[in-house]
Amino acid sequence: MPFFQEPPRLGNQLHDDELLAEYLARTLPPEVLSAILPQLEELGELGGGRLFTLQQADREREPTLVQWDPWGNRVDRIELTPLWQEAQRLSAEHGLVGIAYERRHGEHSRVHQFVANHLVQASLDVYSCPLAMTDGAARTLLDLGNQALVERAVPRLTARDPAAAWTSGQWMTERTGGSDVGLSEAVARPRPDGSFTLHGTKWFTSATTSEMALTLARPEGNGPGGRGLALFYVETRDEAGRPNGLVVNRLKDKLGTRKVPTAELTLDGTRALAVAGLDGGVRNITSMLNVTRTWNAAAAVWMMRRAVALARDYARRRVQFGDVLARKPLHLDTLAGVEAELEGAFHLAYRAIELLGRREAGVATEADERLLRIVTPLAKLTTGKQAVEVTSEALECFGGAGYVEDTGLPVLLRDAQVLPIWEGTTNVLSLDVLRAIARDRTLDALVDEVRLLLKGARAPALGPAAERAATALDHARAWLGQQMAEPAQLEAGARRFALTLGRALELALLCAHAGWCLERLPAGRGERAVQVALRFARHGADRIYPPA
Ligand code: MFK
Repeated sequence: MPFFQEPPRLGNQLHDDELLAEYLARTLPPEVLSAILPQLEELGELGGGRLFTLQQADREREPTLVQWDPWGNRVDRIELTPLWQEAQRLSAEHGLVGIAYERRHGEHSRVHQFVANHLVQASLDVYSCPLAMTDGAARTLLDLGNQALVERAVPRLTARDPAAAWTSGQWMTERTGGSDVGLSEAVARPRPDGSFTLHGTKWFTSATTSEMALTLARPEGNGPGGRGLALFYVETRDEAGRPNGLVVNRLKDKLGTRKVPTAELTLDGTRALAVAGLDGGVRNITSMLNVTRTWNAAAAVWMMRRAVALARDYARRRVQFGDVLARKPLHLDTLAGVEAELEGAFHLAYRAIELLGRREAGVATEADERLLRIVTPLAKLTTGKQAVEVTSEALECFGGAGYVEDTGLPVLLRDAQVLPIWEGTTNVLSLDVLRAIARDRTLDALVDEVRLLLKGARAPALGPAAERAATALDHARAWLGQQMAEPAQLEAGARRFALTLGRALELALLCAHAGWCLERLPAGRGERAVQVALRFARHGADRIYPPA
């Protein structure tokens, strides 16, 4: 009988995740946990079962753009694959956006929402993209307080009924640049009824199947830059289903996220409403950016988790050189390394999520607010880089199979590669960290947070890891102090500085979590989290080059 290798398998995505179980026990009050557990069980089963199977069957399908109907009418309809159609229904029914706005569990509602997503999204081929923008649009409309638009759109963006639910796009990027958004060329012309028509090209519009979008354009006569732009609300089709002055030029041919119908659009008389005045568009869209950046960090975690879960399972099935890989010290050491990075990323992303939940429940202190401002870009930029590294390493754990398309493995790396790019590149986010420090005293809040976390990690076993987190943070602060008078040096080192802050916070969070596990879990069960923190500490937190 010739040999055939068993493929990796997944179980219930809630049951086989020790970190998630520890985190939920540590973070959520028991009554909240028992209220949400049935839903998490169901989603965990779907994520590792039916949706995973559907994802594999859907592997070669991609969305298609139908530009004309049989009678010559321009329709510009994008047809989604069966997996995404299923994702649309499931997301509404399970409230994958709605949970955050129903707020049944107060400040814990964001944790509930993101854990629900964590259990299924890795099987939904980046359906998280439209959900992130939908969430960001709801948050932005509420923050900006345009009551008419809130009443029209927010109930639809957060609906549980799939037939009533909308998703939203976020159309920012133009040919002039995805980072320097203030260069945008689209113009807004006023109409007598107070609405506007938009004219221009949007170069990357992700998930173009959405019913609405928030976008930027420059009202005629306005000055240059981000201040001269205004934020507009657009519904993509009229009551008869015809495109609202929109032409889909083409779908983008991307490295990954190929289920996401990213399109290039021409706006030619698109009817639009101003959301909040006729300028300050960049500032007004930052609520959206901060929510989508939080989703980006959460997505980095669920993508890493999927890659590591498959690699771990495979290690128990694959025999090489006389034993399963799971009993080979070097392979185990490799898996331990990716697990440590995944867990550091998890804690950082969920710290941003917890703080967002506190703000939305109205219980955030001033220190929480400052911390949220800096933790959001740190979480996005740090976890995005980790996701590429971890998915790459996880593919290598499969040898050649990890490089072969019909295993479904290479897509993990290609999809992860978008995470450091979209929603602000690592460099743009690093500069945002400097802006947050310069304007809002956020570094003090971060230092206080790390001190508090390390107080919760006093167990002697954690000493070396806690020490590394504190030293890296001290080094970053000292470096910042030295560079203040040297703007070019400051900018050149901004990424290393930001990554050091992000990793120091990850390590402090790992230590605090391990401290809790040692104290609160039955004897022996806390050791796992301690080993993770120590391993992460060995990878190091400090990315700043020594002074020349
Ligand atoms: C499918 C895959 C395809 C590949 C990827 C394609 C991506 C397609 C999807 C997308 O297009 S995602 C969108 C990606 N784009 C971004 O995320 C924008 C990245 N650029 C930035 O974030 C820049 O930092 C920014 C545009 C904000 C800089 O613009 P400006 O005009 O130089 O803004 P400025 O003057 O620094 O800030 C304007 C105001 O916003 C200031 O407040 P004030 O008006 O009160 O002074 C800032 O403090 C505030 N602000 C900026 N960033 C903020 C913020 N406030 C809170 N949080 C922030 N993050």
